[in-house]
Amino acid sequence: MYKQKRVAAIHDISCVGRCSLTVALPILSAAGFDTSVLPTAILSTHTGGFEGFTYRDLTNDIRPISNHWQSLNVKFDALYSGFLGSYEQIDLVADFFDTFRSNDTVVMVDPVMADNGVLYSIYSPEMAKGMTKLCAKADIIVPNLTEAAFLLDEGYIGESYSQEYIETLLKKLAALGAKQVVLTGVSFEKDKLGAAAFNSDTGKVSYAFNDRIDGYFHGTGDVFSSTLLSGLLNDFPLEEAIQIAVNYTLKCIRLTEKLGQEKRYGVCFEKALPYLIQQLGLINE
Ligand code: PXL
Repeated sequence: MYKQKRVAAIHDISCVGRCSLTVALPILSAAGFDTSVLPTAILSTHTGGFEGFTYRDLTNDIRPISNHWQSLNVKFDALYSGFLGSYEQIDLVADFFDTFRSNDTVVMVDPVMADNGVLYSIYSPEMAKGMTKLCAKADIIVPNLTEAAFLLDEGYIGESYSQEYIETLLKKLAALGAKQVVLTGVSFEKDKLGAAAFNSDTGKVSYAFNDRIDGYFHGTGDVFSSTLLSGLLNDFPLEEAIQIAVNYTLKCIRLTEKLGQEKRYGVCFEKALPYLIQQLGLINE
């Protein structure tokens, strides 16, 4: 009998400006999953592009919510964390993983904290170090190049690097503890952008690229990770799931350009959901 998979998505709610839960929830739902949410903070907007946002830290709610779910014997097929609301949440989310993981649970950590060489405004370098602890508990981590540098306590490389650099980075990241590492924002050619993946079970590195659209698009890291998880939970191998995630993210960026949407509001992912569903093999046309 078909059993619908259930995901626990642990991210903030940015009330305006599509990112984190307002992206993860619709994508995972469209991909067929029962998606439960554990909000880490509530912000009036995300932190990248709007002045004067409000910030409510939900650190004190995480344990009671988790305890209640435990008392109900709620089960999850995947645990997926992103933007955390405080330093203490690193340990709280690590405990949450210990409580709710079983042999076949997929634990994905997107160590959301930085982009383009700089930390997001509410993140500290200590938080970045602490995030390595959470990455060690994951089956799969999804940093961008900036986050990778913070996790490894290295300088940010910028935009020019070799394939060898990327493959060494992937292996150093895997040494933090996760068996699978997906590095986003990788580019070896001016017009192409994508992701690199390392699977330490097979020792294989793979790449997925598509066209690069110039500019910075908010929330695309969350679109990518949520789509990647959707592919993996729909039983696509890592190599195919990264390509699906790259293609869908590009589709969302193209739509945003076409619709002339202000970039700080995030990407127009909604109208591309039918494309994603088709890529995931959930409908036949
Ligand atoms: O998309 C990453 C993200 C998530 N949550 C908040 C953010 C950002 C990026 O700026 O500000 C609150």
